[in-house]
Amino acid sequence: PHQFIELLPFANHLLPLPSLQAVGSDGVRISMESALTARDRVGVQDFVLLENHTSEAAFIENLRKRFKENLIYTYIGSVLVSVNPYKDLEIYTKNHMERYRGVNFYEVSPHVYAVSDNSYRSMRTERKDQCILISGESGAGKTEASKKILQYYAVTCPASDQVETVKDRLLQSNPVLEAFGNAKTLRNDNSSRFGKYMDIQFDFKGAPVGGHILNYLLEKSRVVHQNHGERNFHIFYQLIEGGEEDLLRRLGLERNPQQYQYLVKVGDTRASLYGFAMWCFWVSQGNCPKVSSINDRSDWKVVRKALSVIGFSEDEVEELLNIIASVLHLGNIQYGGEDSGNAYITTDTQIKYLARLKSPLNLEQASSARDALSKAVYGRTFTWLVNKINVSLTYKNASVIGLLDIYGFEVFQHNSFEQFCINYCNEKLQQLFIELTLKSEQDEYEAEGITWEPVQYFNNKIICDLVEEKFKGIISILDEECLRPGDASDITFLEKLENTVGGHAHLTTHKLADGKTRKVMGREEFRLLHYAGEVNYNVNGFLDKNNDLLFRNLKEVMCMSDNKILTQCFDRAELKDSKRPETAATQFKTSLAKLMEILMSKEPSYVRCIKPNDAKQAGRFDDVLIRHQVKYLGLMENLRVRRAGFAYRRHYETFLQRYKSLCPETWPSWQGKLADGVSTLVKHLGYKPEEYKLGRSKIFIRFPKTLFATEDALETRKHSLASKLRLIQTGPG
Ligand code: AD9
Ligand code: MG
Repeated sequence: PHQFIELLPFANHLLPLPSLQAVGSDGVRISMESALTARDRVGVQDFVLLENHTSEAAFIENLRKRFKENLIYTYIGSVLVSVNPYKDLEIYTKNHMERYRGVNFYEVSPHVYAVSDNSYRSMRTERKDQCILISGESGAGKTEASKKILQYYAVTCPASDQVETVKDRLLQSNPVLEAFGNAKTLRNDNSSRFGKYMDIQFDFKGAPVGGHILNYLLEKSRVVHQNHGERNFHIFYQLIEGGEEDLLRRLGLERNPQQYQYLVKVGDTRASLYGFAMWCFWVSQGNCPKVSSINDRSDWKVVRKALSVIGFSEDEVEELLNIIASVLHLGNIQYGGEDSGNAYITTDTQIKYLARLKSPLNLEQASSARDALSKAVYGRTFTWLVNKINVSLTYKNASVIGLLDIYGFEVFQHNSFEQFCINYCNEKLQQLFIELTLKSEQDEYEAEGITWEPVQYFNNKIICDLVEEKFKGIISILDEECLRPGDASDITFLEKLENTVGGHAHLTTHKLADGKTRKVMGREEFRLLHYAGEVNYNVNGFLDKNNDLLFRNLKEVMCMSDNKILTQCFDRAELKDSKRPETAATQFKTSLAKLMEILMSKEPSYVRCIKPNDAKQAGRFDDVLIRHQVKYLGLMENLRVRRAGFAYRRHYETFLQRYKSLCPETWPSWQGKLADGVSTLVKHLGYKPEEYKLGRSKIFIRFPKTLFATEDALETRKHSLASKLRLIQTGPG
């Protein structure tokens, strides 16, 4: 009857005592014999309890055992490690939610609901804002985890009518933002192409009353170009596949993604022989408008409904979709070359505004002006969308739980400016994790007056500095080249990198490679040795993407548009402002710095997501891939830190309450100071001085086995009491 079995942490030790406790996945305590045999099968639920805790092999074996039993969650202390099952597990039902509500972390099997509940209770009882940081590489399950957390709050928190609306809007913001901000990549069929930090606000009764979303750097370049086997943002396909006949007619769209250059992108649409050959190649390969795991038509219905729930009027939806359609039309504009070298529009589309382009451009300039416009229109519309959702959620000054779900570390065959930004962001998050996990541990020992041995770990600050340091960081060098008039190009940027940071241990280029480096490097590449591994970045397009400029007259035309959303996106004030806008990388750097501040001001919880294989398949546990993630997520170091000090800590009160029955002096209650009570109790239990330390408000226990033995004693006592009771009830003989 028990689908799988979890051993309670205290119970999960080697002494095969019949008094140990165990709990099935359905929350029912079960006999210890079956639980002990099960332990070999399902591993330990907290890595801290691993016998051989320094062995990476043992760590991975434990993950594997649990994964095979569909136990995708395991703790390292209070950090949740999650392995993407790539299949629907029956562990997110309302029943499951109820089981985790108000229950202590260690009394139930590990779950993302336990983390959610723990943060919620800390926020309520300690009145401290919380945040849950979800990290892991692309496709590891971050977005799914963040959705589960949000659902947990929506279902389990107290509610009123007004709150129902907020809850609905919070939940419905997901399908909308995913439609416009997610896309199929080679790593993930539903990859987040923007970073998202969401505050959920709770009133004094603990009901969700509002929210606020911050978005980070949308990968706009995807609008005009995708790598082979990838797609544009979901919304384009949803609209084409699912949009009603009438709607498509109004928008001038055909129900065929192949009609649109931006959806079957051929690189550049110049009608050169090379271009044509490429086009044949892509088309024959199919640039995957259809994905088996995605149903664009039904997703369209979900998105349409979500837009109404959030409070979009029919007119607004129409204007929004008009923009989406215009981007597709814009992409279909083709240019021809005049004898003078200037470009003219060969396609007769309804979009005339590009014809108003006054300055004469050559073919390439015209194409890139068109693409820049598409990117700007889409990017700004996305920001408008986020703002619109924020307005509908109303922001109140209340207690907050923040959820961070940002694009994961990614490495492709071809990595560009976008991957550079995404991976830089992951460096920053890793640094935060290092600082906060080590720091909080250290802080606790300090606050409690306990001495401990610090653990060595790789501090990736050196890589963050390499990217973001003023004057000599990569972003500074890139900005300098972007501002430099004259012959600045992607290649001069690369040369400048070589000259400025060439000697850096984490950066290599073709020129600097010493021959010993294994991977072949292109002449236009630089390689960063990230905390998560090596990535080669091709500098092609770095300057343009960083400049992110749009011709002034295109902006003017946008300001004059009839479309109300567009006029909000393109403000006239911007035209008057003669100051050069900040570059994309610098804006991103600034927004990340702000994000770090926000996160630092809150109490963090962590969900570390692991991707089990690259094939997006259920049941496949790829050792090499997983070992790599365990390594770069710093999980072994995390575990060592957790073990180096004290495996367990309990507030005096909690400890005394649980075990006081084991000592005649503390039973039934202790009258003096709590610390003295605990001291009396542990001496009676025979704790040796090296096994524990008494802090200011907590007892710290070094080895799990000490606590296990105490748990056993408690269980034995309960058993003997129970049998005595039976004896009394049935009478002797
Ligand atoms: V990215 O950095 O945005 O590219 P994520 O967000 O880490 O990435 P995501 O949550 O989108 O990955 O998960 C990828 C896919 O794995 C999902 O679309 C699901 O099909 C699958 N997945 C992830 N987590 C779970 C889960 N807990 N249960 C079932 C899951 N399937
Ligand atoms: Mg995601």
